[in-house]
Amino acid sequence: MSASPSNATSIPPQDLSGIIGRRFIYTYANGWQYELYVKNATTIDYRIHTGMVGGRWVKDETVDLVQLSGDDYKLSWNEPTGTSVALNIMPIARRLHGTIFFPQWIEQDGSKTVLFQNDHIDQMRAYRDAGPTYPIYVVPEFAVITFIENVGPDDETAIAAAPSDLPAGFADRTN
Ligand code: FER
Repeated sequence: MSASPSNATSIPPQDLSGIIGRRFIYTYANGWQYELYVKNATTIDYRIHTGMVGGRWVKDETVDLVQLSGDDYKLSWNEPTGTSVALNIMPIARRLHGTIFFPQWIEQDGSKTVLFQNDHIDQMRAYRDAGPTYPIYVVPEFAVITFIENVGPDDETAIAAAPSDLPAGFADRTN
């Protein structure tokens, strides 16, 4: 009987210093523009600037973050709305691939999630539990990262306002 591989051989060495503390602004191939702040190894804040649920913003979402290899990181999480997201982020290559798994109720009326989610967690869980959940609306898209800023970790000011309350051109800066 062959042994299962041990964790030591399955899990590559992890160096998250190339992603923790960064702000990313990126545009998906479908035109949706998002902003992500990797607050620490287990937490993100984000704003959605344009797209199906443009205007939505969230602080302190708990995520799984790993380094797959070199300049290739993976973030995975599930929202109180029921939406699941998996992102591959390649900061040096300025490329990202995201797969969003929306429950059916959000495809039918995404505007219910366009708010500062932290103030409405119980409402989001109630919508999630009411459904309909299926069929899941799967959105797999590449994105170009247009802006990267090294804010540093655990900065509560990095994402602290609604997308509509930002200075003009905030999300359109490039570097
Ligand atoms: C992203 C794609 C989707 C992202 C967040 C989401 C922060 C969240 C979607 C939702 O809950 O509606 O790239 O980055």
